[in-house]
Amino acid sequence: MPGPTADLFADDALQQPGGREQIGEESYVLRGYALHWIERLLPELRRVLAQSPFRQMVTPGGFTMSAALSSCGELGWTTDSSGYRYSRFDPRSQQPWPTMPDALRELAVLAAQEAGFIDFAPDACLINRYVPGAKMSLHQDKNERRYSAPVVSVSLGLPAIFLFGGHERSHRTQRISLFHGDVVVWGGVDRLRFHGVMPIKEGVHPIMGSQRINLTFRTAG
Ligand code: MD3
Ligand code: FE
Repeated sequence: MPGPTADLFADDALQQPGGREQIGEESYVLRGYALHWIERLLPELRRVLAQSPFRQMVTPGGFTMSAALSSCGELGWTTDSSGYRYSRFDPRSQQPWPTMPDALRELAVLAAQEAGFIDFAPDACLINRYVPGAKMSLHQDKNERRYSAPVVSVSLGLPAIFLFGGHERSHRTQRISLFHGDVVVWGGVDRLRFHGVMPIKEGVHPIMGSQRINLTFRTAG
């Protein structure tokens, strides 16, 4: 029998007062935290995506990612045959990325505060779109210049099973279900943990339709 702490971290998150679930030493799920923001958030997201539409990118290894990507903010993340990087320009339009809408930035900053990160100043928001079957393989996020800032993610639409691993690819992974409106904050010692997303199951979300959109806010520059 493993001890009580091992048990809690093995499968489920640790319920905390204030509706936070702790999923790592410095990582929290804020269930439904974005639900009150959806009506402000969706029109802003539509404006961003009209300017920089979703596109499927190719990894340096030559694989086309199943999730389609866009970005807003000063920096956006891109990948092509020459590597992964942040750039000030959308390679599709060769114009700056759309500015980060205030409502999105505010949501990310307040969520980071809920998790104890008081001075979060995101300069990049990556936008991932998953249709059923799309996934994200286990990886680390290492293209940001510093790892001291947290990453804040907002899940919209179809549910996902998030995989949260350790500091080595071979370490066991926790599975965490993420639903429409959930916000997750990762920071500190958890910032470089491997993570991924299982293939999204078929379904239709009443507001978002047959897709999952994930926003991740970072300090990249
Ligand atoms: C945990 N996105 O864009 S949430 C990514 O749901 C990415 O679209 C997934 O992994 C998604 O890179 C997972 C975001 C996430 C981002 C960075 C992390 C989780 C993280 C860094 C460390 C630990
Ligand atoms: Fe990632």
